[in-house]
Amino acid sequence: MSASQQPLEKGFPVNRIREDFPILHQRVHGKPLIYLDNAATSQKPRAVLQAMQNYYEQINSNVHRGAHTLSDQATAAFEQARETVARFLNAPRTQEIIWTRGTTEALNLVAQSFARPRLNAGDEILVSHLEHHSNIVPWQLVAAQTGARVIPVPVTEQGEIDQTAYRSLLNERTRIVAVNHVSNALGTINPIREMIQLAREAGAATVIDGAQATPHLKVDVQDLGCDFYAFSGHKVGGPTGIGALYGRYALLEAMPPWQGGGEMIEQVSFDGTTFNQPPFRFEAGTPAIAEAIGLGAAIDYFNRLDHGLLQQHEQSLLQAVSHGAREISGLRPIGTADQKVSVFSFVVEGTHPSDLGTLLDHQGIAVRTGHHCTQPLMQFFGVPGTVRASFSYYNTLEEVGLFLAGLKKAILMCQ
Ligand code: 7TS
Repeated sequence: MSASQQPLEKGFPVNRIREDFPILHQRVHGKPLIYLDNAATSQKPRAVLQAMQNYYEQINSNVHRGAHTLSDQATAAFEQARETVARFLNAPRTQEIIWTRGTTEALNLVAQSFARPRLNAGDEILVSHLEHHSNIVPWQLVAAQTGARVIPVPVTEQGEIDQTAYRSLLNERTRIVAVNHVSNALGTINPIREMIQLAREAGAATVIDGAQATPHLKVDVQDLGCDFYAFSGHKVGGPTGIGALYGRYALLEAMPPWQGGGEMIEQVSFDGTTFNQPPFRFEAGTPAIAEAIGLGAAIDYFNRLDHGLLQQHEQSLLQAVSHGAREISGLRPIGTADQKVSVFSFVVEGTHPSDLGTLLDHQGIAVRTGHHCTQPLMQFFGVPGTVRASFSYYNTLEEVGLFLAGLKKAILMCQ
């Protein structure tokens, strides 16, 4: 570690924070685990595990059925978690937060419940070339159902959305702009505030995939001005199986349900059924109660960290890995945007990403390899896939050094 990097390690109490994550303190293939697959899923602090265990040990019950004390307590904890999510995104109203299984389900909900009734043949949906499949395929499905067209917005060689192309593709047929806040494969932070403004001027609705932004950046849906914003709990220290969709209330109110069942109705009869208000209209069936409570605890934990220092720390990790990688001959970084979160994607001449992934794993280093559910982007860069090291705030500069050393070893073994 160089002397200039030390103050940042000291400033952000990473070693103390790591104590809160039981999973990080283990060996894999006999080596201390270095977990650099945080973009796929994050590790969970003890506070989250405890919140879920407390729920099952003390108040496990179904929600919104109000017949007894435990059900009241479960409902209160579940709805409090919804309030926590509303504050996390700075949503004006708690009723604008819909629980979903994650980002994928949230985007499908918008495509089917918001877009499908509104789209007509010839309408256009703009999605960037930088999207995860879950922000492409739901739009292709709804396009096939309605006759609308999905139009890709190109990216530059740096892996940024081409803003000139975006402006020229926006037109009076554009109904929806669906774009990620941060790219999962490259880490690019997209200028979505400006993109949302332009979309609004063109009369298009805006759907933001926030799956990779929420683990790194402060999100404020009012400042962004978007219509919808989706994220996954498991990428922000919460459990799998839970995520949320923010939607403007006026839009939610006008949207039909997309799944039918309990919870989402007002009155059911064989003469006709009336539907509950948002958000419950979109939450058919027993929800993921323990998971919602776990996500609330994850956000509470995350909020307690100093976000100024956290971002400095993550940027120091990104700088260290990018800088160190320059010494490795044949290594080509994929995604060199000016504004990035701590994701480092690359290929190495003469090696296959999956071989490097396996050789790193044997050294206790977990990375993801492959197309990262962004095949159009990989096609653009002309690679079958990349190696992606994605860093969280609980990673250390020491781990960056060990990763670079492990990578050099892996490359030698491949060649
Ligand atoms: N959008 C983005 C930008 C993502 O990174 C992911 C998951 C999703 C949507 C889907 O989220 P889910 O929780 O509904 O599955 N991304 C990744 C990844 O990069 N590696 O594994 C999963």
